[in-house]
Amino acid sequence: MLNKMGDAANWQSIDNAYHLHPFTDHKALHEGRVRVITEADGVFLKDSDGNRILDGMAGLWCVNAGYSRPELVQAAAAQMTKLPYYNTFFKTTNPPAAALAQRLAKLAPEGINHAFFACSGSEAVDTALRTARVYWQTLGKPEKKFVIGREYGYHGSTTLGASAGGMVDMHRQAGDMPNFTQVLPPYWYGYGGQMSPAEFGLYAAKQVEDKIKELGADNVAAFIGEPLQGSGGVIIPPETYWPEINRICKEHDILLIADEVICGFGRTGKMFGSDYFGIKPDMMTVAKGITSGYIPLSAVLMHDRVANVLINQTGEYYHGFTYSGHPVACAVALKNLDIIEGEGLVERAVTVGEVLRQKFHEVFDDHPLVGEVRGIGLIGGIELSADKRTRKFFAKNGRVGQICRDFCINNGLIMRAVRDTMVFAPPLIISYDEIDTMVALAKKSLDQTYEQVKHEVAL
Ligand code: PXG
Repeated sequence: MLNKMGDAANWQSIDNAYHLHPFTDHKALHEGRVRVITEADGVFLKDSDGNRILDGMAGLWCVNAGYSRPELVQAAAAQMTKLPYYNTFFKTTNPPAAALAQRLAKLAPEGINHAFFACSGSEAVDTALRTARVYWQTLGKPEKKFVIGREYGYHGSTTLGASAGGMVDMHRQAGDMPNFTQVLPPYWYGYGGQMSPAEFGLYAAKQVEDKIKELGADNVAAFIGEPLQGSGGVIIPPETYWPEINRICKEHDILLIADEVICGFGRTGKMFGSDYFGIKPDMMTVAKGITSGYIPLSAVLMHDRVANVLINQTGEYYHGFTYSGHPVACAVALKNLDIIEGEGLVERAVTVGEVLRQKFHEVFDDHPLVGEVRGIGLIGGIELSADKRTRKFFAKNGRVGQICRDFCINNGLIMRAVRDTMVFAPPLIISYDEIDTMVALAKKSLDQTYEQVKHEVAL
């Protein structure tokens, strides 16, 4: 053994020497100190210094059922004992994969009855984008290739996902494939100006229609959007937005892909974000909450109108992964869905989410640093602002958010900063007492941040 568990400095030096992290400035990481998470239970993490940290982000928006659920461990162990692996290529399936596909069809919006399995959200997005193009090729319209996304959209980190998303830093680093473009997101707080949210929702939807007209509908395969944009800062579209997008995609014969990787499995207070916003997708990408993050699994859920073309007309579709329909991952997903449905976690996101939001409104509506508290279900954001009356951004975008995030973690709370919005998405099992703790820690952290930056904030 090279190391002893609990020896933080040792893990840190080994990690620095050998481990390349995702989305990380490695030089800066090596100059600082990597945090070693050793255990978790319920909504709490424990690090190697013995700190107990309330995970207000459910890992990366995924641990919906909370940490350390013995049922999920047992489901994995039982399936590993029986059939740890076999592939789903070559006319083969396994019971958990077939059962999960059926279960997802029951849960998904009407007409969405088919599942293609992969391992990560990025692979699901890649699959959906490829499928959109294959669908149009099959129908004799190979020139329908363009994919329209939104600024601040996040659709994963494969080359196609990075190209579809609207994160410019990712585009700069070999994430800018041809035939992708982005339009204005439905971010009323940031871009709505003098318009009402309802007016702005229509205005933002019109950008999609204008882009389709500019490119020519004959050249556009799909529009892809998260029901609400999570990594973009919990951008919640006005209610006028999605009905208009439904109309536009239908009228111009463009496939509509709802990226449900964060919204799926209860986060919004409905099973899917598409249910919440009334989206009528042709494909939905799901991951994260499907197994509460215990094991990697994702899927593209397809409407009959797409799946039937693949099934009846495409011939062989040359696409798939070694672990598509992995029996252990599917068995864990089935048990996780038992928990989500059996414990009423979707309904819980509504009731507990309402209390959390109410408390955040109480402590933050008049807070000098806060421009807006927003959220639905158990996902939301607290937008920090240089001037709450004019919804003004800070001069250096993201700096105040980072200061606040550091105070949060030092106080024992994980909230992510996206630019200057503090985002939260705790496990759906969070209790009312834990909500109180979360609000108190957030308040303390925002107060400390204000003390440090108050000379930059309009009074
Ligand atoms: N689509 C959406 C909407 C996502 O949020 C992906 C696709 C890609 O999933 P994978 O499993 O390939 O990572 C995501 C992932 C963050 C953060 O800090 C968010 C994600 C991943 C990592 C960090 O907000 N979302």
